[in-house]
Amino acid sequence: MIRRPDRRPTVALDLPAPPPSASDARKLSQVRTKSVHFEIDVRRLAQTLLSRANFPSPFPRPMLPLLVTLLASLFLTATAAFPAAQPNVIVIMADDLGFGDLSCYGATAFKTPHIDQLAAEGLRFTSGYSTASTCTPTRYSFLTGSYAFRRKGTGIAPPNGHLVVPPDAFTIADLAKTAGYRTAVIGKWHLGLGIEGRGPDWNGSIKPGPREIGFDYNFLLPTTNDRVPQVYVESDRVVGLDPNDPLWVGDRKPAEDHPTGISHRTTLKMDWSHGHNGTIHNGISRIGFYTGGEAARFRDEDLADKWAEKSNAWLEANRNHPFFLFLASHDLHVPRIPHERFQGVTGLGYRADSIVQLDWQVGELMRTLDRLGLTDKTLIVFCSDNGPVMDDGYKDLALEKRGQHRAGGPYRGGKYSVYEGGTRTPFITHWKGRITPGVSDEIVSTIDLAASLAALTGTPLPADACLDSFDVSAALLGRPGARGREHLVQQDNGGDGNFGFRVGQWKLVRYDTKSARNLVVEQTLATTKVPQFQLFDLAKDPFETTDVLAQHPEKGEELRGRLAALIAAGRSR
Ligand SMILES: [Ca+2]
Repeated sequence: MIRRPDRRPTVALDLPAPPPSASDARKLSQVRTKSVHFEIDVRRLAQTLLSRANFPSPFPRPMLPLLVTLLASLFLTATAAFPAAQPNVIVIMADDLGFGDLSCYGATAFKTPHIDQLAAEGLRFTSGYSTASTCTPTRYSFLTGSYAFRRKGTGIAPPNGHLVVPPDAFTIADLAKTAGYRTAVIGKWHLGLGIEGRGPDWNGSIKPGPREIGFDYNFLLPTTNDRVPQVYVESDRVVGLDPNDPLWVGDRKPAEDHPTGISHRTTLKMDWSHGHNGTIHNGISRIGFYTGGEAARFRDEDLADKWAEKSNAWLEANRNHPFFLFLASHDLHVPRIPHERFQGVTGLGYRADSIVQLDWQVGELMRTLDRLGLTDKTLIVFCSDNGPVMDDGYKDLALEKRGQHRAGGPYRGGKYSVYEGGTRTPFITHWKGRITPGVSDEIVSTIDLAASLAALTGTPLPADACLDSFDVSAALLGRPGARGREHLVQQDNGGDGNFGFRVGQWKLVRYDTKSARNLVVEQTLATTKVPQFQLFDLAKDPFETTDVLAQHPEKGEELRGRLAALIAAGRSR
């Protein structure tokens, strides 16, 4: 069933305290609408009172302006008692940022002052999660509000991959549009483009893409930067493409003498360690091959500046409308090539330098919001798409130069794993004047942002959409007594039957493959043999070192059964 949002106008009022639940929000939204109509009635009444010379009034005519003022004051007081907050929303999603990668989360080897400020003025979550431990499935789940494991083909998207979000899916962007927001995605996409079986038409109109699933505007790195091609896509076109130099993208070498990371390895400015040895651009070889489009190609060093430029421009242009911005930084995914001004700033290599660049980008965004007077009207959610990895295909010395820095903080495993470090990541909410600063231990996930935005805006979710998204808006805003999720499924790239299932302090780890990738972040990327099922008590053992399945067989059985039922049910909302 195709469900496109109605573009009904939205009344954006700047009023305090968001509602605690979706149903309450809807009711309050109705109240708000009535209040606005009441405001119009008051004004009409006032005009009538003042214009009718022979109006029979119990008050002397000189008192009428005072009466009108009093009525207006009463109206404003009454309206303020019915909270109907519709904040602008910006989701900043970092890439491969681990729980321990920010100074506000315990990093000491370098500082992230802007993100720290965000945390100090907002809410810092200790149990904030990405939904998966790789890029594409987390982004899919964030947009659709449904677990990626429920849909085949949602693993890491290849260079010519088609759009993995079905165009008829109801997305968080559709939701925002339904609520009257203007919507944009700027940054890394990596959800594929174009129709199934064909993929993107790089030299023509690239559809379907973000505009077909709810975004008014997009400026994208279409895949991820260790994959080809290095071009931007704005709306449905490659930016700056010369039609006389068409772009070709493929998974096979186009000619015998095509330079690659293998044939021209000694010329590379950053060597590869595994894979990533196809076409060379900017001195770096990538996954996949491409030719042409020379005028359209970007420099890796300039990505963060481009995201800042485009997001600032879009915010400026939409400053007077409710807006929803998905700002997807490429930092700190490989190849980690920060701008020259950030290269070497930490002494820990380009991985940490890229975190400082990410921090700069957050600072730029905050400065823009302050300049536009939008900071107290905007809910910012800062999160990551998955946990950390050191050597992810390039010899950038992330491992050798890390010193004592632990990217996963106190947690085990990283990107590609379903141990805590794979998905428990930095998660910060910020809304000046509306969120009381603090730290929250409530469980929240990127998949919950859809249902939570629905609640915040008083917009009903279709019953058959966002199948695993829960309204945790009260927890995101730190309201007293608010609860997050009761349970959470963690997945890897998907398709292999590997899951983490957290229920409160208990965590079931299920590896149908009986092997876990990136179990130890601080070593060369490897797979480790593990039992199919393990049980951990996160309250006593947050590092997941001691399997207590033998001591608590009934708890293990309970969680295995619940996980299996949740998967079989096709939905958890
Ligand atoms: Ca990622």
